[in-house]
Amino acid sequence: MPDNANLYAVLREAFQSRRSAAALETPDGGVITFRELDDGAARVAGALLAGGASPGDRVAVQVDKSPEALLLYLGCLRGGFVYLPLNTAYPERELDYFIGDAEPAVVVCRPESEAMVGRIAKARGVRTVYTLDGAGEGSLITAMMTVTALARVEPCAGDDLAAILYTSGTTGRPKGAMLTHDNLSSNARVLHATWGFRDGDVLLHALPLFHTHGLFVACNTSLLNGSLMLFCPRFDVDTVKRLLPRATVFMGVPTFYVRLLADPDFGREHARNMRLFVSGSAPLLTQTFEEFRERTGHTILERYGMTECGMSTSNPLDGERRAGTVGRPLDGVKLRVVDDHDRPVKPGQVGNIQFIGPNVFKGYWRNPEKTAEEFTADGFFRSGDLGSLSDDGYVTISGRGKDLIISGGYNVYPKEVELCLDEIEGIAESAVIGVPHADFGEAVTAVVVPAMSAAAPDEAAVIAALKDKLAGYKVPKRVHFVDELPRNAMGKVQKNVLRDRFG
Ligand code: MCA
Ligand code: AMP
Repeated sequence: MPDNANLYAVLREAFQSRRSAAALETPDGGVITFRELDDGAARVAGALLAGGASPGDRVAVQVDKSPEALLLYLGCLRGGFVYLPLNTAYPERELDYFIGDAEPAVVVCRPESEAMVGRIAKARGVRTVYTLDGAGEGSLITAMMTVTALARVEPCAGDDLAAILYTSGTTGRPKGAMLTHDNLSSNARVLHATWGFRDGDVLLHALPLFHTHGLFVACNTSLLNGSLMLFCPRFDVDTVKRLLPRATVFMGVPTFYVRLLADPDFGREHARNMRLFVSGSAPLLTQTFEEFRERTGHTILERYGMTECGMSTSNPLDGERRAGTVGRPLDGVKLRVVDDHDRPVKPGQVGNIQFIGPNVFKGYWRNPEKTAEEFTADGFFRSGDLGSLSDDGYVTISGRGKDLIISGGYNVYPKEVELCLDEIEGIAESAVIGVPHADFGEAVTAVVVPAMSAAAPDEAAVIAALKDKLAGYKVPKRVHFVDELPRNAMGKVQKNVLRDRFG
């Protein structure tokens, strides 16, 4: 094990002996070796230093997926900067909040966003804005050619921050989850072992790079294995079908599996070299699990995680992968199900899921109050998920204590959408719910009470107004108008009533 706890040092030690092997291959056949990956990370770190970032500074990144985007992540780690990935769907309003809150020294954005990000950067004291496009071109790449590459891997303590990932909350205000080098490397190691990564594995990577699943779960395990990733810019059924016969491991959100099954041509032949299909980020329907097994002969392995903690549970590689469950706690993770007074409930009973382990984050960025609220007196993290434990230790997630919709693997907090709806002229109040959706699992749906005083906008106008303010996946697919919202005796909106009516 390296003395330096920097995650990059851990990954580099693992792939060091394979420097001339291919690390990444794009669908058009472009290849990057581990040597090129290592040199590229050194150059990115040099460019970020030249841009005015010092170790410990945040580097915010909103770019399309490409091998260079992965270099950017690795370069941040290598230089000891704190990586802050942002979904490319976030519009100006959301971006301004993240940059204002995290105060990054450097921002890397798509070339087409340069003017907008430049305005935010100027107002928020960002030192340098670099650009990077999906083809791997931009001012970051130009800078990488001319700067001095950082030869060392910046020494880090295990407790130093490696990344901040924003996650929304029930108050509607996103919070930055602070993840340390030890959080990420311990999770990568345990997943690598649990899922039996081995020589010759090839991971087909079709997830976005800006969230835990695609960035940490997929990339870190594969880099730790020193093996090849077939690196797709996005999920697309035809590309996955074309590349899958060369892969042994695939990771996806349930929507990926639903879309593959919706193609009648997809089947055993495509999965002939596969050894492992992993699903997570949202509940996998038993129907999808069974249909996939029938069609391909493979049993999807479902696991459970959160931005704040990486992965916490997994179904086994060997042994029963039980439909509708997320398996057992990973090695080193202690999970319990408790009542509202933090007292453990009996096996089979539903309660609040809490866990503790090396994967659990350091806290919310500059938000000690919120951090304290989310931990119990004895140090367990309150996940906000509801579930039960079987006698033999399998966890079933049965609901969420938090008001959250998961659409195609992306989280949408209704409060955030409701706040934007209520700002629209002609809307008195609103409630946002998730309703079952064949493709996305849940679809964001708005229920709106028009204001008496102003002319009410129609559904299309509401959706258009929201598209300026929110990432596309958060924008309701439907808007329903009602005279009043159903409320209980406490005055709280009864979302279950709305779900029954509009689902
Ligand atoms: C795109 N759109 C969506 C979604 N994605 N609407 C609802 N839910 C979505 N997930 C909308 C766009 O706003 C756009 O709307 C239209 O669909 C087409 O956009 P496009 O980008 O072309 O869509 P797509 O390529 O079909 O994307 C669907 C997708 C994608 C492939 C399922 O959403 C995806 O890659 N999801 C994976 C998310 C993920 O990685 N989650 C992991 C989070 P319009 O036409 O109106 O503009 S990590 C996590 O949850 C934890 C830690 C864990 O356990 O892993
Ligand atoms: P995020 O905020 O993106 O970290 O999303 C984390 C949430 O996704 C968890 O708290 C769960 O509610 C949900 N989640 C992740 N994996 C699963 C799964 N396999 N089954 C059900 N829910 C899941």
